Amino acid sequence: MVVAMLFTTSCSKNDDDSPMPQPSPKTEFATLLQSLNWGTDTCYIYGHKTPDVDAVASALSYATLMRKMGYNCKAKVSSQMNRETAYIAGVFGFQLPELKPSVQPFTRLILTDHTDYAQCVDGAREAVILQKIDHHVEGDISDSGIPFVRREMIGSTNTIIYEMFTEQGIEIDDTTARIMLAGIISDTRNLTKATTARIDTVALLALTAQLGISPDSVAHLDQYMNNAASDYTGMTDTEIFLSDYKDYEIGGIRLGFGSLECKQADMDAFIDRMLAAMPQVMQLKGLHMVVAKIDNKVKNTGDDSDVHPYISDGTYFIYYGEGTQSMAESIFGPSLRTGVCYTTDNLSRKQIVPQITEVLSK
Ligand SMILES: [Mn+2]
Repeated sequence: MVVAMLFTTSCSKNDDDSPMPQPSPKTEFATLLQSLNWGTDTCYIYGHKTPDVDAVASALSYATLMRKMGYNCKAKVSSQMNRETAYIAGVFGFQLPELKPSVQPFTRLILTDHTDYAQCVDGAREAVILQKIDHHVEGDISDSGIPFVRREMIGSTNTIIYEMFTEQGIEIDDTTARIMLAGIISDTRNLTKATTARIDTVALLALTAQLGISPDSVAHLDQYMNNAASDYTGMTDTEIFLSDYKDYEIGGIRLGFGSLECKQADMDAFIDRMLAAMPQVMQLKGLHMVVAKIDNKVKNTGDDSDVHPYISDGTYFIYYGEGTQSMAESIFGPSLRTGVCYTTDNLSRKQIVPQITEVLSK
């Protein structure tokens, strides 16, 4: 194979043991990479802060793609990883990135799975962002200022990276296949989320075929990963609120947005606890507005109830801070009670953020 021939010795500075080939412009993308101002030090690849599986996995898999193409890149995380990530890394046996919460000015960065400075590693504004690979609506890190941006509104950032491996004709080693598969399963909840695209299915099937993992095993894996993601045992209410959380800055307003889930029977009490924790989150994170969406989980009575014991049925939206009530109500209609709205739709944070942006920029 041509790919194997690329694995020759390297003279680039390299803080990893794996062999790194010389850059070789065989494709338009490879030529573009060669034109980037890489500097002399390692380029760090980061997913968003409070990283989820897709954020961590996309930084790792993209670092592998860049290294295989001859560039000295290394995945890092800017804050602590969640329980789902620790769980799947244990099951799949891959190494997680090191924590590096800030970067020096002029550090070369590649961003995956985010597009907002508020979610970036500290120091990103003074760094040099070479690339952005993402599946969110463009945020305040505008695409136009970055030499290479690939944005596709699909289920997982790892699917985009799968496409790039394929387009470049670069072999996906089994470890990287597991890492990408973890990201795709998590972000699409095994292809069930509304954001799932055809190409996510294609990528998931190709990776599971390569690894010899059956659809049943994927379904069970997804269930265990989801359980780990929503395992709130031993956490304080503030920690629960921050377990899947993102910061935004929209028109000068600093907004914190949590993503939670709760069984229907426990919902009222859970909402009370989260509402009580939100003032502390606001203070801790220096916010103007704190919101969260809570998936309402009801018992699944269908054939697949062994694999999916609960299904999402509607979304609660809770809010705290000046101006949040009118913002929430203009999106979701009148509040059920103070601080709480509800919609029968199953909405992701990705779908709600553009609506908030629209309301706040009026
Ligand atoms: Mn993602």
